[in-house]
Amino acid sequence: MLILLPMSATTLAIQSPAPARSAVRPGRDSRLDPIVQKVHAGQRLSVDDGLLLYETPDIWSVGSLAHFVRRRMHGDAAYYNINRHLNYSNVCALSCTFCSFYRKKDQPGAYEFSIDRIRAEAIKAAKIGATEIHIVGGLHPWLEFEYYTEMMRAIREAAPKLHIKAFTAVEIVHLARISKRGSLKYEGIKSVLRDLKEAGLGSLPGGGAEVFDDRVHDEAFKGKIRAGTWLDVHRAAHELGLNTNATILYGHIEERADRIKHMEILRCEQDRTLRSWAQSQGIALQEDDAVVLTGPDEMYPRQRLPDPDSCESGYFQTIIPLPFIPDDSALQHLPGPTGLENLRTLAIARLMLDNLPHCKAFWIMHTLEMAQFMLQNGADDIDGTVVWYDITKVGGPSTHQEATVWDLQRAIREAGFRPVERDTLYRSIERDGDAWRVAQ
Ligand code: V47
Repeated sequence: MLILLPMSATTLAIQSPAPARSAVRPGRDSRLDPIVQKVHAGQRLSVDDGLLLYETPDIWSVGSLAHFVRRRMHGDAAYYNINRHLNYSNVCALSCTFCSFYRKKDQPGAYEFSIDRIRAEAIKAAKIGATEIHIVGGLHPWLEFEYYTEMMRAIREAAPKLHIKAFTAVEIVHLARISKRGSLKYEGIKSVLRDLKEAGLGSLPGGGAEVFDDRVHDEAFKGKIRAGTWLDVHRAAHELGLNTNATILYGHIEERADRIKHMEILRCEQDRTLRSWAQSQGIALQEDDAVVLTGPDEMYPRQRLPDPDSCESGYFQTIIPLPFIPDDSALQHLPGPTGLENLRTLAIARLMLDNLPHCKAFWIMHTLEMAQFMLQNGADDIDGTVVWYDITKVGGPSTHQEATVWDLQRAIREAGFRPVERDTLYRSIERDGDAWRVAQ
């Protein structure tokens, strides 16, 4: 409906011609109808569907559809956690063009934490009631493998309840190399993960996936592991019963089609993992080629995912779309993605990755305001309290980037959802001040 408002002659005189209404808010795009039908029926979207979701000017329908899926999976719950990030060293053998975090050994600002410092940080985190410590660093040329296992043991001994989510896939491959187990050999990677798990590692974060494409790899992060090796690390972790997350770092030199390909690769890997777990449990799958979790509840019951307490198999828990933040990187001449592109990419990730249970809007990179809006466009999680974050900085040079529990809950409530504190494995938390336990 078009509403005409009276305007004074002077207002009319100084205004430039009003843009056509369709340029501001486009109408419904009927080309999306078959996609809407598939989503409602719990059917998988194709790569072409993904490309159309990018191409359509009707971003409102894209967001609404992602919201529909997210509500069907999680109802009115929206997750956050009380966590701390710890970046043990920024010294890195690689020089990825998108990264502003790394330093070379003798460069000003290069650092590495002692085990005592890491232990102290873990104790501090546990004291304020954090449930998770998220640890990543650069590929340090001289630290030995024992440093990493000692780090795990020190945290586990000092703060036994704190879940350790640590090391991106490229760090695991680096550890296989320095411990001379054959960095690209599957068994070498798996034995590193086994040692780390035995020392206290609880899960792997989703970082370092960037974009699964060889051209983008060679132009933006040459020297880093390629898609196949990143997936091998996560597969080995899943086989050891460790859950992991997955990211996509977009909005730099990749094309939108590369992002859809990335999502498709992740979806195939999750299918493979869930199918082999289902087979081991004697669970019959309805289809041979897809494990879709986002369909109507009666068709896709929740027991289609391994129980995190059982350690039978791990899986990808959440997709985290990371918008490229250009500041201080070698690609800082690029503008980075816009707010609408961020919204659309998150919504499409929710729709395409039908076999990942969660979709996270990492507020540190999107801002809390935008993450709040993303809750209404496909996200069910905004991550945690964080406090110190070194890898990217939005809105100033400080690494102090903190949201209080009050901030997170307020953002969630205002977006129309019920805040649920979760642990790293998405189990609900019952809390009494700094004391907490996993809800039964
Ligand atoms: O691996 C680096 C990316 C990742 C930039 O698993 C950049 O729960 C944008 O993976 N602009 C680290 N992104 C962050 C990450 C993460 C964050 C929160 C939660 C979880 C989880 C994982 O950030 C890196 C890299 O892919 N990154 N530089 C940049 N300039």
